Amino acid sequence: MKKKLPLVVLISGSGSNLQAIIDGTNSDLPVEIRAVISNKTEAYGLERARQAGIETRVLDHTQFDGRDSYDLALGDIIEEYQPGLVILAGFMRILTPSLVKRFHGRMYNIHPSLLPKFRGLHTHERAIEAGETVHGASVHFVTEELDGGPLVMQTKVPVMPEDSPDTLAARVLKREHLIYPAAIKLFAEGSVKMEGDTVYHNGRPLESPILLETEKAT
Ligand code: NHR
Ligand code: GAR
Repeated sequence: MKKKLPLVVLISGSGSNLQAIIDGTNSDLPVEIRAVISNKTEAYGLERARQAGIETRVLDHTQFDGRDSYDLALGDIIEEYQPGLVILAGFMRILTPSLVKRFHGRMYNIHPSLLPKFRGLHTHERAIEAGETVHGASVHFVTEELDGGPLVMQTKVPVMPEDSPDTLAARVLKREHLIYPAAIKLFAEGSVKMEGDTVYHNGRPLESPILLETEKAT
């Protein structure tokens, strides 16, 4: 059997993307989740991790003086587990440049928009307000630039005239659960990597993000 890629997953909330990764490990995703770390004690994702027998850690940012000391402690905890890839899965704290540098080329984020559109928060509301007819989610390597790191994979969904931010978010989230495990799998197999600030796919620079096949939206 091939060696599994060790992961550390960072969460702040519900952890449905974490769940999709956990479910993937029970089928064809060659990873081992060594720890789930939350900045919030009450994050439901911690419960999901416990249910799956995964070690959990809470690092409460309100107990720290500032971002530098928080991120120093966070980096040290992450390193205890020696992950090959660190996964931001609904982690809601902006990370300092020094933390990001520590894990350069080894940290993924999933963001609920078709980047470079709608960086930052409240993406679904902003997409509706902008009159977009197509929206989606992106998996990217994390760099110092917030939601600006090189893209790996995207998925698109239609925006319906009657959508509220919540109904649109739910449609996007379902697709996130497909692209996040798929993008992690490519990294785990060694077919996707980042060197410098360039993403390579099967040895060639990736010019535009891999698009996950769109089936009929549900
Ligand atoms: N850090 C760096 N350096 N680069 C990225 O690309 C990052 C990152 C940290 C998190 C996730 C991101 C998203 O996908 C992410 C990408 C939080 C905020 C934010 O404003 C923005 C973007 C993302 C995550 N957070 C507030 C803060 O002051 C707190 C908001 C809250 O607690 O609700 O950190 O969208
Ligand atoms: C997901 O939609 C994710 O893309 C988004 O938060 C949700 C987390 O859901 N991430 C961000 O907005 C990061 N700032 P989950 O906890 O159920 O995986």
